[in-house]
Amino acid sequence: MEMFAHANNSFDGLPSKIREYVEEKIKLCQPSNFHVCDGSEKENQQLLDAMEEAGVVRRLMKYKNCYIATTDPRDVARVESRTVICTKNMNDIISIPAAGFPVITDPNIPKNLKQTPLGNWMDTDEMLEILEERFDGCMRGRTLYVIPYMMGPYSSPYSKIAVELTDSPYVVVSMRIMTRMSSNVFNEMKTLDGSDIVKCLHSVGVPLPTDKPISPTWPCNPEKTLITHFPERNEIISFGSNYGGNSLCGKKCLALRIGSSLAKREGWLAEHMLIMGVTNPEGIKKYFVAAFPSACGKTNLAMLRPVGIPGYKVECIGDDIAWMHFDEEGRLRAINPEFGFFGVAPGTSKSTNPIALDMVHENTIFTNVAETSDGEVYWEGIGTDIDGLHQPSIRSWKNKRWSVDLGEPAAHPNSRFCTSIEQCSILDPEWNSPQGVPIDGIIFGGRRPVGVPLIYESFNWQHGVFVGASMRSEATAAAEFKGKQIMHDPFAMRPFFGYNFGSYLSHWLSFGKKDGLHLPRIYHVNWFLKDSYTNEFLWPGFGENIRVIDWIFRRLTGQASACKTPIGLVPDQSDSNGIRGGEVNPKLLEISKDFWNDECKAMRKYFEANVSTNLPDEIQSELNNLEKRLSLM
Ligand code: OXD
Ligand code: MN
Repeated sequence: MEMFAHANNSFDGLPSKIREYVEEKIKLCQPSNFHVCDGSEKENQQLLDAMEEAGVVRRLMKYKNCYIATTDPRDVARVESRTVICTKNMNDIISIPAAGFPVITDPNIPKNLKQTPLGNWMDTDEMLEILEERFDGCMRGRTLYVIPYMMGPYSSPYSKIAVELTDSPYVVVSMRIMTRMSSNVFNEMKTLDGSDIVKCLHSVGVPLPTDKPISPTWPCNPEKTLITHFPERNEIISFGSNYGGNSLCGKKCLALRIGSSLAKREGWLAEHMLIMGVTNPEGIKKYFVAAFPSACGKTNLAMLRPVGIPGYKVECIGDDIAWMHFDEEGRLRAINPEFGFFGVAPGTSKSTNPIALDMVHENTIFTNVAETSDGEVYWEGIGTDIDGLHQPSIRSWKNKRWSVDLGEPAAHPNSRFCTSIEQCSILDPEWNSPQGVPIDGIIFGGRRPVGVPLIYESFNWQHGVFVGASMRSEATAAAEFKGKQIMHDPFAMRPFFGYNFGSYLSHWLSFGKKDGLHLPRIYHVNWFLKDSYTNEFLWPGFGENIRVIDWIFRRLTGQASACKTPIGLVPDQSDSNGIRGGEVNPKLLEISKDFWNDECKAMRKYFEANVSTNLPDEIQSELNNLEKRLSLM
């Protein structure tokens, strides 16, 4: 499938270190052509037109420049079991689980790949040998695209420069939305040492012609998929999947996995966190970061429209990833390394996230959503009345005529919109600031139907790190897990750690021991408590979450009191400084001794099973102290 009629296949203008890399990979992958991307509008439109003609995307008639792609049903989410960090030394990346490593029975997963619940590891040389085989001739009949891109604002000292080689035009047009992609980046590269450029290689893994029963519009190779990272070489190599989290290497692979490893080495933090600016009714502004596991509402919180307390304003800087550095004055500052949103579509509606819904009606690439016969998008929870008078027919993500009676969703639960950040109407004025924004509070959260209160504040930095370490949440469709089991997801980073979780905790703790830092306070929220009898959510969530942010805000300005519980500080309901703006069901702030004793047991078991001797003493003693406080309750 030749996409590019006027390919720029000259090496001129490529910095020599990138030229060598590109030449080496062309030799290995044997594409029929190559194209060096410049990130221009013209190039983008040519690619979209060619993809439309080939049936890879369909134009959505109701909107301006919006397209829909539907995937092979086997390639719909991140594949954590095949995502690997490769180094020389295993302990740099994972701890040996108490129960030992599972035996790999799938012949397509390398047998020496070590899987753990906190990430997978394999020896660099062994993995490179396997990848060499997979990439040998893998781009035959396809064009190799060279994508120069930057993670973080241009001219920020905190940004990173990268190049991705891919044989997927879907990846090119998506990377143009999600990152700062431009040929100017090649000029920036000239000033860098070659080893400072992150090199990414991606292939859908289906050379042409193929006799495999493969979708021509979504080629992928699920059996052979491997998403690999080489922090010691600043390299990412991704094979077999075209799905965003696996193929858009700037996002999870670079900004989180390679990013966290760089952050450890260079003394900063790369986190799975949204960044939001909040202005209170008195006009005081504070910035927050918040970590929730995938598909738990980070995008909705980042674009919150306040309900319940007049006068608040929320502005968005990012919805998924924060890179944070302490500045010379000791303040933690955050930049968003991304340039777009790759948000979960289902559940996005006028009432849950009007900003996102408005934003996606132009220049958006949708993946695996459904389409109405009117040329509009459709997904579960979009809020349109499909039983109303006008009933357009709906084409599901599986490209079949859909009705509720089929008993399966019209849009895949992990379907996405991919939209530039510049289209967000509540963008913070500082969203592109090279220095980032000063962070006053860090918020952790998860989907916990029972036991975890709506909000609590940690006692201090070390306790806050323990709160992050002990996060758990219901599984969602963002990865390959089935059902709603409660999974440990420390710092919402479980699928994204680039190095050993024990050292990651020590890194976080180290900031608590440095003099002169203004450490943000750390909170934990849970919007998802349910009534055990009715199974209804106890908290309205969405816009009303401002009432919880308001409490945090007033804690930081010394205006709200709190009462001490064994797990942390919770709003004092009996005085007027409790959660403002309406009634709060007392069940939302209850702390049950039995629940938390069980939670401690689960944490102890998890740490013993998965972190063992790499667990910092401080975290162990925080757990002991929590148990002690509970025993006195
Ligand atoms: C995402 C994820 O796509 O976390 O952001 O899976
Ligand atoms: Mn995410």
